[in-house]
Amino acid sequence: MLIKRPKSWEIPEREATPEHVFLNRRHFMGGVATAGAALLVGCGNAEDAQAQDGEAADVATTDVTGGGDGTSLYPVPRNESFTLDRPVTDEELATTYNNFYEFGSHKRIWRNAQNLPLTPWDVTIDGMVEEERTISFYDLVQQMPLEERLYRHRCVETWSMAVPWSGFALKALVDWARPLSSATYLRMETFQDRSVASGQRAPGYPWPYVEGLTMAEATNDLPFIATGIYGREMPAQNGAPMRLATPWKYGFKSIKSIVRFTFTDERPLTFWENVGPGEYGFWANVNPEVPHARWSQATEEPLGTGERIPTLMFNGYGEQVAHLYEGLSGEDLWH
Ligand SMILES: Nc1nc2c(c(=O)[nH]1)N[C@H]1C(S)=C(S)[C@@H](COP(=O)(O)O)O[C@H]1N2
Ligand SMILES: [Mo]
Repeated sequence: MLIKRPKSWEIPEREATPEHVFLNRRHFMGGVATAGAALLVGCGNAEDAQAQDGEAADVATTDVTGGGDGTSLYPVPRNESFTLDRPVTDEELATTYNNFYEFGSHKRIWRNAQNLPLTPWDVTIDGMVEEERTISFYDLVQQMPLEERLYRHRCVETWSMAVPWSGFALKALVDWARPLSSATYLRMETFQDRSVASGQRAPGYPWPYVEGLTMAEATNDLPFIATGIYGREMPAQNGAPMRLATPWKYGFKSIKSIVRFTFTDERPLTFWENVGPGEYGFWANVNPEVPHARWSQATEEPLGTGERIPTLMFNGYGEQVAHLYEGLSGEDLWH
C-alpha cells in the first residue's frame, strides 16, 4: 500500500484552498446554489499517492528545437537585468508540483502530462491583425530573440517558486504579429484535446483555458513567453511548448501550452473568471493587502522551504508595472 507522506512544502488545506474548490454553479450545478460546496477537493487524493519521494522528473520535452542535428536552442544567454531576492527553486520540485487542470485538478499531473503530443504544434495569430496566420512553434521560436530570465512566480493558492525561464518577451511576438491599432486586448488559448487531457473529459470547467492581457500589459517588458526552464526545453507539465509568465500577477494568468493569440477590442472572459467570478478576476495583480475571498494573501511558501515569507506588492515587480494601473481605480485589480 502506498502511504502518502506530505512534503514540507505541501500546504495544509486549512491554509490555502486550491482554485478548483470553488465551483461555478452555472457550469457544475446548473444554477442550483449550494452553500459550501467543495466537491472536488483534490489534496491528498489517490492519484497523489502515485507520486513517490525522490522520483526523477523524466519528461517529454518539445524536441523540435533539437533541429535533428543534435544541437539544441538551450541554454540561451541570461538577461542579467532580472534578478531574484531568493534562491532558485529546486528543479525537481518545480517540474513535479504543477497546476495544469487539463491533466487533473491536483498537483501531481506531471506524469499524466507526458501524454501531450508536442509535435506538430501549430500556433494561430488572428483577430485584429494585419494578416491572420498559423505558424509552427518550431518556425516561430526560430524567429524570436531567446534569452533566460529569473522570475518569481506566486500562485493564488499561496505557494511560490523562483525559476529560470528561457524564451522571449511577449512584446516581440506582438511586434511580429502586427496588430491593428484598434486592438486593445490580447486573448490567449490553450490546446483542447479530450483524447489526451483527462481533465477536459471531467465535467464542470469551461475549456479551453483562456487568458488575456490588455495591450498595454502585453507590450510591457515583463510578460514573457517561456519555451524552456532550467536551461532546457520546456517539459510538458510546465506548459510546453510555450507558456506565458506574468510574474506580477497570480499564477493562473500564466497560461500554458498556448495554441492561439487573438487580438481583440473586447475584454476576454478568462477561464478562472468564468469558473469563479467572485474569487478570480481578469486583472489578478499580486497584492498582499487584499485577501482572497477565503484566505489571506499576506504570505507565501516558497516550494521546498517549509517557511512562509511576506508576499510583495506586485510580487516585487511594481517598478516595472505599477504605472499600467494608474487611473483604473474603478477596476478590481487584485483578484
Ligand atoms: N492551460 C493552463 N494553464 C495554466 C494552468 C492550468 O490549469 N491550465 N494553471 C495555472 C496556475 S494556477 C499556475 S500556478 C501555473 C503553474 O505553473 P507551473 O506548473 O509551471 O508551476 O500555471 C497556470 N497556467
Ligand atoms: Mo495558481
